[in-house]
Formats: sequence, structure tokens, C-alpha cells
Amino acid sequence: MHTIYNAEHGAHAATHEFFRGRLVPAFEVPARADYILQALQAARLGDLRAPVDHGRAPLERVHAARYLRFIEGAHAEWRALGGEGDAFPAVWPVRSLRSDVEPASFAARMGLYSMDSGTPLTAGSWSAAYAGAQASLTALDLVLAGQRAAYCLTRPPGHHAGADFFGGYCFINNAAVAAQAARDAGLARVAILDVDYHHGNGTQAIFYDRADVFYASVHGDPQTEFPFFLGHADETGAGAGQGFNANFPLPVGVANDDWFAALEQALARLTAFRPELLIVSLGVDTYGGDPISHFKLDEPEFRRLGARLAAFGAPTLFLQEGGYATEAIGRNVVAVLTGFEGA
Ligand code: SP5
Ligand code: ZN
Repeated sequence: MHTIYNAEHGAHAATHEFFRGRLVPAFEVPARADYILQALQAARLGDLRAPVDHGRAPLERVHAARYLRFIEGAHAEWRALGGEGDAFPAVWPVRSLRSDVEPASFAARMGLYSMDSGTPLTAGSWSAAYAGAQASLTALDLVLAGQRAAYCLTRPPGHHAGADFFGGYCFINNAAVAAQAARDAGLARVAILDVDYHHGNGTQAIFYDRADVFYASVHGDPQTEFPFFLGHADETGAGAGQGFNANFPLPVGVANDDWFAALEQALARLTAFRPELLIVSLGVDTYGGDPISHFKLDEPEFRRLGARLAAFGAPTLFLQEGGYATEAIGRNVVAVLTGFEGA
């Protein structure tokens, strides 16, 4: 399996993030991708290739143009106002406040276009995220050209980013961009399976009223886990998309057998959908040693996940999402990919 590697990822390098009222060392750091890269090379899984620039148009198929322009210029605006270091939002248009008017104030626009204060917007966030979206599109090209699977090694991740907001360490929704590009390339039905510890609220929301992209997710119960405000089992789609969204929230500390049972239920829904492409939002923050998550998968389970996804039988695009145990992230990702290859 070939890897498309976003070598620009290191441009997005936050030192700290907000957590419980103070700045703590950032979890979503460049070392994550560096460790994965090392492990991939040691495993000799396939070629490492560079992204091809597909331009801005495929991003604008999923994200509001004004949102992308905001992200592109936000850090420069922050600096011009005297902001130091990374930019953080501080005010949000919650219920009863208007989000249809774009305010002139930078602080207000930071809130309009974000969902949390845990996502530092850095000087290099745009260039890293833009290159990551291009890497996703390039990996998709490999699969569309007949490769059985491809892996996109990128950060920042994407699945929390909505059509017009960043958050959860995400700025551009790579899975959504790739799914839409696959539709635009002529595929009729695209499945997105999200196995990150966190529910991919952005991906779900982008396709919630559509029957052509099925979103299925196995994740920590939003009653207690980020992103808190989406990811419940009763979210089944809306309008034409009714029946094309499936969530499998699981309690903190869930047994691995129960995690795999939920995965089977998700895959059963996707099998009935008969997708022409499977996009896997591959977070490995389900690992037992993850510092911010509470499932218990380990290397054998990641290998089993890869083998199970191979048995699903669709052309498969793996996109890197979360995973914060930096010393283990490489072996966990390689376990999924070699499990897939060996099956
Ligand atoms: C893509 C992805 O996995 N995003 C996850 C975003 C989670 N943001 C909330 C992080 C809360 C940090 N908790 C720190 C616990 C320290 N013991
Ligand atoms: Zn996650």
C-alpha cells in the first residue's frame, strides 16, 4: 500500500492548548506524524509519495469559501492585532445569537468559525491543512486509478471540522473533501467509516442530509467524551439522508470485544449500502495508552481491525485522524495497514 505523505504537516506546530482553564502542552504535535513515518519506513509497506496540488476548488465543494479565506489569513490578522503565539477563540454565537452576519471584529470571527478553545490556530495551520487536503485527494487518485488501498499520512486531522468551523484539532475535513471528490469523479456511493475515539461531528454534519455518502462511526459516548454535542445513536440522518448516518457510541473503558461488536454493526450498515469506495477516518486514539482517550485497543486489535477492513472488500482510502500516544502511534497505524495487507 502506498502512502501519500504531507511533508508540510510540521508547519502546524502548537506548543500549548487550553484545557481546564490553563495552557497545557499540546497533544496534536508534529512528532505524531514523524513517528508514523519512521514506522512505515521500517515496515517497508510501500512507496512514499508527495501530494499533487488539486487547487482550492475541491475544498470549496465541502467548506464555505469565506471560512477557507478566514483560516488562510487568521494568524496574520491575529498578529496584526498584537496577538502573540497561537490564536485562540474566546466568544461564540451560541443559541439566540446570530451566526448569519460575519462580524468585522477578528475575535468575533474566530468564534464564528470555531467550535472549541482547544484548537490552537498557528502561523502554519493553513499551509499544513491545505497540503493535507491535497494529500487526501492524491491518495484518492491512487484508489480511483485501481489501487486496492492507499494511506494518507497527514496532520492536522480533519473529522471535527465542519463546513464553516474548525475545532477538535481540525481545520479542513479531509475525509469529506475526499468523499466529495470521489462523488465528483463519478462514484455513486461513498462510505465513510470513522474509527477514531472521537465522533467525527464535522463529517457527519457535512453529509447528514445526503443519501450518497454514508457516515458510520464507533466512538466514545458524547455524554462524557469530546465533541459532546453530536454522536448519539439517535442521529440517523435527515431528509434525503435519513437512514444514511449510523452512530455507535460506547462507554469509557469498553471491552475490546464490545468495540469489535459495534464495528460489525457499523460494517453491516455499510455493506447494505454497497459503497464503491470506503474511506476510513483512521484515528488510533482508541489505543489503551492514549493520553486523552479511554478505550483499550492495542497492536493485535489494530491488526485485526485492518484485516476486517480488508475483508469488507471495497477499494479503501485510509486517512490519518487522531492518536496521541506518540511513541506508540507508529506501530499502531502500521498494525492496521499491515493487517489490511496481510488479509
Ligand atoms: C482528531 C481528534 O482526535 N481530536 C480530538 C480533540 C479532543 N479535544 C479535547 C481534548 C481534551 C484534552 N484532555 C486532556 C486530558 C489530560 N489528562
Ligand atoms: Zn480522536
